This record gives sequence, structure tokens and C-alpha cells, in this order.
Amino acid sequence: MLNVAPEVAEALAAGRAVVALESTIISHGLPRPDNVAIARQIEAAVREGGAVPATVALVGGEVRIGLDDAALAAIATRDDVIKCSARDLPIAAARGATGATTVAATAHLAAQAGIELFATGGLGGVHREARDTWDESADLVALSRTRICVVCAGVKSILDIAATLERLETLGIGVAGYRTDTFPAFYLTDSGFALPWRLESPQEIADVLHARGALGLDGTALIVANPLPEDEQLDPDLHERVLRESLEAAATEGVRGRDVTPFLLGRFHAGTGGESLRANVALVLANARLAGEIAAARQG
Ligand code: PSU
Ligand code: MN
Repeated sequence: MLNVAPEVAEALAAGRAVVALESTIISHGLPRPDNVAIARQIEAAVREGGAVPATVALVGGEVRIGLDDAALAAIATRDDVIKCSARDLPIAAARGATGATTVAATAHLAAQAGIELFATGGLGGVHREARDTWDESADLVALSRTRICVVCAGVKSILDIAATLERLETLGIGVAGYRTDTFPAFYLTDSGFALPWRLESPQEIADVLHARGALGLDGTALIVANPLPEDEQLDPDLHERVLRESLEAAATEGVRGRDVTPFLLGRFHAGTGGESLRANVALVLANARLAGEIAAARQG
């Protein structure tokens, strides 16, 4: 059921470095019309790191690992693109639907295709109102049972980060900071929460992935948390203000389920005068590049 783009298929067959990229960030996480160009910039960052990019999506019911221009345009611009978590894939595929894949869905499909590295912006996690809503991203459970290494800027700052870190521990998902001792907070450099491990180089991370396989622990994800440099983060006061307003708006408007995250990200992009978008693009490009470097070190 996997349609692997020729360049990606050749790289995989030859044992060359490949990095998977998700598509929900394109369809639901970044505003139009910039999202198309940004998607290609993310792929270019993977290449700079030394790997072949493979953006994942569902197009007309077919899983694509690597998107041509027509497929990317469909994901980025069509109004009927479904946000697909792993559980949505079989239904959307059987219906012939077009869908963007979340971290959960992308990690699963990448692993199916034999891709070990994956880059995104920020993972889903436990929402701040989870005590009442039970809203916890399916990303966490998916990562607990998928052979993948995901490079991200932590989890989205709209979430309950402390609770998310506890859940990652419970689920047995490895978490390490890239040249940092504290977990980043997506738009913000530092969440203030300490990390159990710090890794210093792509080669060191590649060695961890090798050990993970040798120990039979490669059925579970490793998260590499790569913070935005402090001078590129969103202004923390602006972040705090827009976050409070956005959470109130979500509650007032009764936003639920898979609409919550796109709603909050959209409020940020509208409420920060483009600053959250700038930070979002900067962090995802840095993650794509680092994932490319890790993938290359893994092959070398
Ligand atoms: N990171 C971003 N922008 C995004 C997302 C991540 O920088 O839009 C998406 C990912 O696809 C992630 C999803 O899997 O948000 C989480 O959604 P939810 O909280 O509904 O599980
Ligand atoms: Mn949710």
C-alpha cells in the first residue's frame, strides 16, 4: 500500500540516509500560501544535512512516501484534506481520501517504509485541560510502539509539558536533549524541565540508535529535543499573553478533538504578528537539518 517516490526508493535500496517529514504541519499547522514554499525548504534542510527527504501523506487514498509537486499542492491547498492520525489511515485510505499525516501516522508509515529518522516541529502531548478533557495526543502512544527517532523542538508549548514528560517516561519513550540539559518548549528555548540525557553530536545519536537495536529496544521511539537558539525564540511575554487568550477562545468556542491543536496554532500565527510563524519555520528547518545529519551518521 506504500507508494515510495523513486528518489526515496533508490536511497533506501542503496542504504543511503533518508528522513521522513510529516504533512499535518503543512496542511493544518502553517498558514497558506506560504506553506508550499516552507514545505520545500524543510526538504532542502534535510538535504543540507546529508539525507534524502520523504514527506509523507495520503493522496487519493494512496500512501505517498515522498511527494511530487502535484501531491504537495493538494496537501497544502485543498480544503478537504483530513488531519490523519494513525487510527484514521485505514478509513481514509479505503475511502480514497486525501489526508495529511500527524506525527503518529507519519512515524508509523515511515517505519513501515524502513525509514528510521523523522523530523517535525513540536510533538503532540498532554493538553493543559487534560484532567477534564482527557485530551492527550495519539502521538505519544504511537511513539511508544514505533521504531523511529524523531527530532523535534520538544512538545508544543500549548501543552502541559510536565505531564507530557511523565507520560513519555511511563510509555518508555527515550528523551534526550541535543546540546541541552532542559526540554525545549517549541516556540520557546527552554521549558525549565530537566532532561535525563544530553547528546552532543549526530554521531553520538547514531550510536544510541545502534545500541537501541542491539538491545532489542527499537520497537520504541527515541526523541531528540533540539531547542531554538535563545535569540530566535518567541518573546516569552508575548507567548504567555497569546497562549492565555487562545486557550480561553478554544474553551469559549467549544473546540474539541483533532481541531484543538490547529485552532491554537492558528491563533498564535494570527496573534503574534507573524512571530510564531517565524519561530515555527526556524525550528522545523533546524530539526530537519539535524535529522539529516543523524541519518547520514547512521549510514556512515
Ligand atoms: N508540529 C508543528 N505543527 C503541527 C504539528 C506539529 O510544528 O501542526 C502537528 C503534528 O502533526 C502533530 C499534531 O502530530 O500537530 C498533534 O495534534 P494532536 O494534538 O491533535 O494530536
Ligand atoms: Mn487531541
